[in-house]
Amino acid sequence: MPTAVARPSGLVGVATAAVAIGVAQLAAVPFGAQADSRTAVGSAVIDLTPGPVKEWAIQLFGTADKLALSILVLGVIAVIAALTSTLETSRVPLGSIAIVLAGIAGSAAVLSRAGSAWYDVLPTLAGAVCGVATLRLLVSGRFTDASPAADPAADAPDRGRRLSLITLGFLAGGAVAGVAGAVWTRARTSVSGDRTAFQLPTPAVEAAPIPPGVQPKGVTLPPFVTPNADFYRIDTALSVPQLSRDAWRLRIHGMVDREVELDFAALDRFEVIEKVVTLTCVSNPVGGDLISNATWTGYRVRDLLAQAGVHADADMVMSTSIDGFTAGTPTEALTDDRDALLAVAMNGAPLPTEHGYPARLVVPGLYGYVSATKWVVDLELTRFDRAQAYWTRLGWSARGPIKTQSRIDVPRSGQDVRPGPVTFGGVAWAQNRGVRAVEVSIDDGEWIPAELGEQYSNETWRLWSYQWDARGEGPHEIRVRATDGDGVVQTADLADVVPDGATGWHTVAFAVT
Ligand SMILES: Nc1nc2c(c(=O)[nH]1)N[C@H]1C(S)=C(S)[C@@H](COP(=O)(O)O)O[C@H]1N2
Ligand SMILES: [Mo]
Repeated sequence: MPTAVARPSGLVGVATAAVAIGVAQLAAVPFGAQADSRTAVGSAVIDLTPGPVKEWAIQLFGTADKLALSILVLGVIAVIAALTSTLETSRVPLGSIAIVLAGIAGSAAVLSRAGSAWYDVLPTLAGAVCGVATLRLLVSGRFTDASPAADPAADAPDRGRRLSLITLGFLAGGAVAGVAGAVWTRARTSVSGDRTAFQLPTPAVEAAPIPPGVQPKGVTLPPFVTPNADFYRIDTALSVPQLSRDAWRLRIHGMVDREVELDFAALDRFEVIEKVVTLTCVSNPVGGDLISNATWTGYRVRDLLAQAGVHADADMVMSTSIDGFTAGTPTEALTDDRDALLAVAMNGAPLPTEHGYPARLVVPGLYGYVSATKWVVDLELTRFDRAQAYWTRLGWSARGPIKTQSRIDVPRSGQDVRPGPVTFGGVAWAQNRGVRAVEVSIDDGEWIPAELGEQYSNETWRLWSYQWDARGEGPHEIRVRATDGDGVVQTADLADVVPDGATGWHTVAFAVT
């Protein structure tokens, strides 16, 4: 008489998914990062997510947005796997069908990535096959039926426990294979050795030395130059592209007299320059920290473009990264005397991989989404009325000049301040126009000029401080506004980060106690 097999538990589905993903990850090792379907699915999710939802994720998770997405994707897979596996029966194998569909979706995601080939789907398909096999095995009743091999004295609860243990075994095996595969792929494709071996070119035009006066005294503010490890990071790359100097090529084409392709060695014939430039993200909310400042070393984009001969009516340069991200920059911003850079070094070190190794664009005065392409491999001369870049397609403005903004770093929101003299401070920026003045207002009082750190250049932020005699126990509020180099006062109008950057005065509530 056949044993009545109970419906499989959700745990069986989770174990099955773990095996499928684990096998896929491990099998992807010899193929390379582009065959990793877990990353491909995550990247596809990023690309298919509507602009406002992406924006919400950046606001909520900031630089941890990619970790949050990875956890979300694995969580969703686990829930689907748990639900569908409980519906797996021998007549209607819903769980198996779900795995096959997931395998097809994973393969499609792999094929949609820049630089993948048809055979890169093989690890994903192998994972799906192993997943189906695992599910069929776990629901076959082999571990719950009383068999001659099993202890005839064993009762049903014992057999149930045996199935749970075996299921947990598959779950653990899948997890170990998955982590091993991911770590191994990373080690195999890593360019960290290539990066440390890079002998930086010596600048022919050095950046002006940074005077100590840029940093206000008596208050702990962010350092004028942001250390590489603390530099904000925003991009759509779920796994950081690993592009060696040897593999790197920069193609310049489109509306040009002659197409040019540069390899890394070809950069040697261009003059090396060094500049201090503050990068800012359009997604930075009022008071936010998606802004940092670094010394960049590299080559003038103008010199590179001159090799190709830019047509007069090409008003946009569409730059593309190795992973398919695009930015549309006014040609003028790349050819005028602001000296936009193809940067290869950041604060005296090769670009960190997360910041674009081996080469990226740095354009003073423009938000990153329209200018700062990391891992850049392609510059196409085109026109704003013909082409749209990544974020513009999602509803952001085609052009992204940086707006005048200021931020209070001290006091922090909710901070307690003792009565008596105290120094507050923060940063202000209006790249390309410079910051002429910063004013603060306490408890809606009159605007009082803050002390300014020395101005380094129009292309960098400016630090400020303000000495206050704290008195009046209880809650207080401080507000800040900047005036740019043209004499224009930062607007009080509140604007959202979409479509072209937030505005409004940063206000911080604190208390004197
Ligand atoms: N390849 C690539 N480059 C990119 C992006 C991206 O998603 N992919 N994001 C841009 C955005 S929106 C910003 S604000 C800057 C951030 O540069 P950082 O991460 O070095 O601070 O990079 C720009 N360059
Ligand atoms: Mo950005």
